[in-house]
Amino acid sequence: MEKTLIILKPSCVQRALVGQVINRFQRKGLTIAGMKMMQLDEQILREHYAHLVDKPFFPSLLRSMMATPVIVMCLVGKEVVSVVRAMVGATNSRVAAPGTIRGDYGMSGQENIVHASDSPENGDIEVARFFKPDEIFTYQPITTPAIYNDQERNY
Ligand code: IDP
Ligand code: MG
Repeated sequence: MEKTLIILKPSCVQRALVGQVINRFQRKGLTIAGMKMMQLDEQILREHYAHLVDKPFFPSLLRSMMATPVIVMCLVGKEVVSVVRAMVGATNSRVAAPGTIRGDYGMSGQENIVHASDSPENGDIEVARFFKPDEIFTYQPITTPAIYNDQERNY
């Protein structure tokens, strides 16, 4: 089953947008397989943002991501990684399309409300980075037949 890791960043927590962002994922028909609040530290962020550690903005990104606790979520659904990336929008909130989470709620390239995995492979890696196996739940929501047809639901 395809998984994606969502982080509701300190910009989301500080601005009291947690409920609105979760509501968007739920009304889309995605399933919450795991969710918790945690304080990120430099060690996990250096791993999670390994592709950015040499960028000049990395110290600022670190401070930003540790400013408050965050909410981490594992969402599942058919092609959930690409579906969620489209819902999240471009990295820079100022250029993210209206209707996307970043486009609707943000004005910053850094303070952009939400993280979402960028490939199914990274979805698995990132969920394993932030969750223990017993924190991820497998269940079939009763709404499934209204969300997917018979073929689609075998994801
Ligand atoms: P993504 O979050 O859209 O996948 P990445 O390139 O993976 O974008 O960057 C991770 C995070 O690093 C972004 O969400 C943003 O918070 C921050 N970031 C990326 N580029 C910049 C930048 O040029 N200035 C400041 N922060 C940035
Ligand atoms: Mg990224």
